[in-house]
Amino acid sequence: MKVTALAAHTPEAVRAALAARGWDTQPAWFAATGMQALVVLLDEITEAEREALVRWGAKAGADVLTGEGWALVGAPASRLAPLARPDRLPPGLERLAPELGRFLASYADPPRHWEVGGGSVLSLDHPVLIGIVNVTPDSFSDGGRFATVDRAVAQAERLVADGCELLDVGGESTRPGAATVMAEEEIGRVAPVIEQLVRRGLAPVSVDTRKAAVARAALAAGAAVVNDVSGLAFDGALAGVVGAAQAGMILMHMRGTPDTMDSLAVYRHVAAEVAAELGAAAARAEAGGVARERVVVDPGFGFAKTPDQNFRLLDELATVVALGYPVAVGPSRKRFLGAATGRPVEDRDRATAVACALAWERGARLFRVHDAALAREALQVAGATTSSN
Ligand code: PMM
Repeated sequence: MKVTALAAHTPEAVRAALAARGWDTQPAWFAATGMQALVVLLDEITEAEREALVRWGAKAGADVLTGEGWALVGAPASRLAPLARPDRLPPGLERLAPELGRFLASYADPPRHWEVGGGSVLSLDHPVLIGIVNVTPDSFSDGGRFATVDRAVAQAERLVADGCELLDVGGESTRPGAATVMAEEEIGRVAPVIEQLVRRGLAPVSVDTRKAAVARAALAAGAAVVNDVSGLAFDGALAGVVGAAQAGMILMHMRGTPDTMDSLAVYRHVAAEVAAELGAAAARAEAGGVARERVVVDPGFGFAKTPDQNFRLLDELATVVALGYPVAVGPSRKRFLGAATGRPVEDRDRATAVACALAWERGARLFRVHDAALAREALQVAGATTSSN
C-alpha cells in the first residue's frame, strides 16, 4: 500500500486525483467539493437545537463542539448537505436549513460573473483589477497628483494598459479624520473625469461615493458601478438610485464615518461580524431595488479595523465569501501593510500585491489597487494555481 497526503485547502487536489483516474470534469469537481472539509459556527441556538445537533453529529460522524447558545460543526460538505434539506433534516433543526442551504449552494457554485451597468458583464474566472483614480486633493496615498482631468485620464490610461478592467473614480477622501465634502463639490471633481473616461472608451467606470446625489450625477456621466464605502449606511436614497439605473454596486464594510471609525474597531470575531454586517448591507441594497447579480461585497480593509483585525479578516476572508456575493478587496498601500513591513505609504505596492494574492487564494475575485502592474503579476501567479475551477 502507498499513502499520499493530498492538499485539502481547496478541492483542487482531489479533483485532479479523480481526473487522473478517468473521472469526467463535472463529477470530479462535485465529488471534490463534497469531500472538502467545512466548519460552520452556529450562534443564537436553543438548548433543544444544541442537543439535536450533538445527536446528529454522533450519528453522521461530524465533529460538534458546543457551549451555551452556540455550536461549531465540522464535516465534509457532503455530510453537512442533509442539514440544508428540509426533507432530510433531523427533527429540531428546522431553523438551520435555509441559511445553510444558501451557503452550501454558493460554495458549490460560486458567482462567476458580475453584471455592471450599461449591459457590461465582468467575468470572475480570473482576478479582476479595479484601478484607483483619485481626484481628491487630500487622498492619503497619492494626494492631489491626479487632481486635474488630464492627469486623471493619463492615470486611467496607464491603469488600463496595466490590466485594469474597471476604473474607480473617487472625489472624497475617506482616510481617518478626513473632512467631508459637499455633494456639489464632489460632483464637480468626479463627473468631468468620468465623462472623459467613458468618451475615450476607458469604461466601465465606477464612482467611489456614499452620496445619492453624486451617484446620480456619475451615472448620468456614464458610470456603470457605484462603490459605496459606507455599505448603504450613509445615504438611505443611494440604493434606489443604483437600482433604478441598473448599475453595479460595491458594498464596503465600515462602521461609523471616517471621523469616528477608529473608535469603533471593537470586535469579538471580526470576520463573523464583518460578514453579518455586509449581509445586512446587501439586504438593504436588494430591498432598494439593486438586483443580486449586481452586488459585490468588500470587507473594507483599514476601515474601523486595527492592523491585527485586518490580518485576521484577510486570513478568514472565506467567511465573507460564504455570503455568496463576489468579493472585492482594497488593501492597497494601507496602514496595516505598513505595520507588518515597516514600509511607508509610497513603498507598499509589493505588500499590496502579496495581500491581493492571499485574498485571491481565499476567494476574493476583484482587487482595488493603485499599482496595477505589480498586483497583476502577483495575481497571475496566484491565479495559475487555481485556474481549473
Ligand atoms: N478604500 C478606500 C476607498 N475606497 N472602496 C472599496 N470598495 N474598498 C476599499 O478598500 C476602499 C474603497 C481608501 O483608499 P484610497 O484613499 O487609497 O482610495
